[in-house]
Amino acid sequence: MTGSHLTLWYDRPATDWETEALPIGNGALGAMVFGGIGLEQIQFNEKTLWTGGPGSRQGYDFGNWTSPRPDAISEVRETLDREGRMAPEEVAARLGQPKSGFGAYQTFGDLWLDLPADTSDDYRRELSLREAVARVAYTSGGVRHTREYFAGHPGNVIVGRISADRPGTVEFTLRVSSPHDDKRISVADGRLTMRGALADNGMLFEAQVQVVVEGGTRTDGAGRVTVTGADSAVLVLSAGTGYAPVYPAYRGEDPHDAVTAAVDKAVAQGYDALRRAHQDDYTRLFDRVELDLRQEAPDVPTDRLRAAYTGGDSAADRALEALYFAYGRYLLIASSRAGSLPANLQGVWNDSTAPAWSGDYHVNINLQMNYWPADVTNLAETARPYDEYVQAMMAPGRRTAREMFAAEGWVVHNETNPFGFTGVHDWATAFWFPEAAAWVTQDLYDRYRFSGDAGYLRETAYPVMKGAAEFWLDTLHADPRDGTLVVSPSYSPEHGDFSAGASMSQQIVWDLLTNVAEAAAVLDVDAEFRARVLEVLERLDPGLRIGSWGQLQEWKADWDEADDTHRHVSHLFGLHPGRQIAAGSPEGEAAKVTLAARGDGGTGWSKAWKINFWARLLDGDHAHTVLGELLKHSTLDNLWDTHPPFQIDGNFGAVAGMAEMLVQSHHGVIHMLPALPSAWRTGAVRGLRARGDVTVDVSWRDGAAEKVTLRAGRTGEVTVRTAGPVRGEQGEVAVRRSGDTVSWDAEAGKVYTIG
Ligand code: FUC
Repeated sequence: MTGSHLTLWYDRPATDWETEALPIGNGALGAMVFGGIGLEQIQFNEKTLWTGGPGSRQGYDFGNWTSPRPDAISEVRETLDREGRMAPEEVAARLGQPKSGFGAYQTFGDLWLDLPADTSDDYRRELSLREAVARVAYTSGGVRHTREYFAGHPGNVIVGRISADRPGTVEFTLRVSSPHDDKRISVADGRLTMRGALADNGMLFEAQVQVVVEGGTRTDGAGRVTVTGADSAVLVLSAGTGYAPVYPAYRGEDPHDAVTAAVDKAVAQGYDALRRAHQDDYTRLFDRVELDLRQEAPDVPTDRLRAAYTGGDSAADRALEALYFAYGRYLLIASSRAGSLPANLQGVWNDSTAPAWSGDYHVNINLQMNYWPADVTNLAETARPYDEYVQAMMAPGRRTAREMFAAEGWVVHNETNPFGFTGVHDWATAFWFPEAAAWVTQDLYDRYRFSGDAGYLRETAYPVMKGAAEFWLDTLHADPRDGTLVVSPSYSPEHGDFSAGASMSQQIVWDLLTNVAEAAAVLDVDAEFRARVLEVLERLDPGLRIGSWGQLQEWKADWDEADDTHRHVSHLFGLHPGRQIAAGSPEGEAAKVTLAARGDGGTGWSKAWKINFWARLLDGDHAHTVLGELLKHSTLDNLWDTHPPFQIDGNFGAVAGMAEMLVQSHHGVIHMLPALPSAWRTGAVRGLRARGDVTVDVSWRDGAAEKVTLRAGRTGEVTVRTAGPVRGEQGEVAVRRSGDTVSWDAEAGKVYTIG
């Protein structure tokens, strides 16, 4: 079977939000479905509902220093020049400041349905990844009760339908609750409205849920709507806030009119039309890719499928892997659509007023990892919120660059929020990371490399890249020891001491400057700027030292310890997501030594990154081993990644890693099945994307490619690692051979096959 059963299912209601409830979402709105029998809970979110920022009771400074420290950075630099290293606490004491008004992502509230039944037979709760629909079904008193829920991107509503196979038996009372004070709940004509302003920052929030009944009666009560004797009922929810992604105030309109209009419109459309619009919208994205690992899902609930997983050879193990792959793509579609903020540490789902790490945007790995699967798994549209978020960071980031560094360009540090927090705080091991701005622009340049869309490069990617590069042209420091240009102060994320020129810092800057010089050449702009960038690249320490035990050094000095299993392996940035280190090169071999020493453990995202690293090192079996570790030890019953706690980056990073095992193109050459593990003996994948606007289908048997189909999105040279021959629609294509690759001039819209 070919993975048609892409469904998570369970034989009992969820009692725990984090590990059991099932997520639906449309980017802006998210909900977690519990599927209770006597009491249904649907916790919901709207992605912009944040405390903190301008107007916060704590005061808000964007992380910029509240009083000038004109010499602080150069003093740290001088100390590092003299002494080589500084303890993070010492640097934080000089360059940090307490966080104020950073805020946190908030739960919006919960819908509750009080239902008559409290016993049931044949219970089933499921999430269909093909439909993006959550369902609950059970039999009680001889009646089969069903509920289904989806979050439609068209119309921006969450919709539920409660039905039964005997007319007149649908009964419930709907209530809404929220932990936020300063709110009012009102009811009129079957519509519950919850409206208020967050106590911390005055941000307005409003949710409306309309109950529509077929047959029976609907009665408004105090803070509740009761349905009795109905054939079925539909719930339509929308929610919004007073947030706007605009510096410096970050406030827009009162959400009331938009929420009212969304609910009114959806109610007028009716359930069937909403369901169809949702299905069309979702299928257009989800169905672009299909992974066949010869999986066979045994007839057991997903929690048992996961518990039984060994990472071995069984078709059931393949079923979990294929499901996990599809789920990652589902989660990205559900948590990142145009018109809202990007997926945060928990995507769009959060049931708390104080989530771990504020449910924020960490940019020393996590936000970037969320978007690794976007292009390669053919979901480029889901990255729009990321692109817009990065663009929106420029204005506050320029001020931080100017005030803290007296530099041009823009900067952001270790983590940020929806209110342009581009400065620092004082948690010693995680406050300083000005390289983040450069890193977040990498994804935009890569998106151009995938699509080949020069308009996107010119309008969207290049301006943010150029701004990030200007910052480094002004900020790099000549190392007195050898004259190379280094980042100083520099800190390899959350590990070790401060120094000058840690490998990751250098690799990120190398990557940015390489990309921006390429982009300026493609666009034929900024000749002088480009010349300056190339000059600086010449003098830049590339951050690629091989150390005493054969490892790729994490720092400029050889401080690495062979028994250190720290979760960050930041110094392999150049291997992935960068492209500075190639498999098989001396640095690639050193990366292997480093990675073997760091081990296969770590937090969820750490394992996910390691899958990508091993795939880039062309070691499919090792990549698969780490995928197995992730599924066994960092995956919850609802298949969410756990750090712990739940953190969605691991879901996304692992999906990207699985794609990297099947197709790579970062060096400009399309490489099919570069890291195929022996456990994936025979299979097929359809619809992955390679750089150069090529869509790839490949099937394989006994570990070898059987048939490759490449669809060219645009006219231009395509290079593939293969012996060929390559066939076009008119027969064999004339190719240019070089080493183990062939190149030809592909035509837009044409299909080419190999094998
Ligand atoms: C980074 C990681 C932590 C955690 C946090 C949200 O700082 O080092 O492990 O994932 O982000």
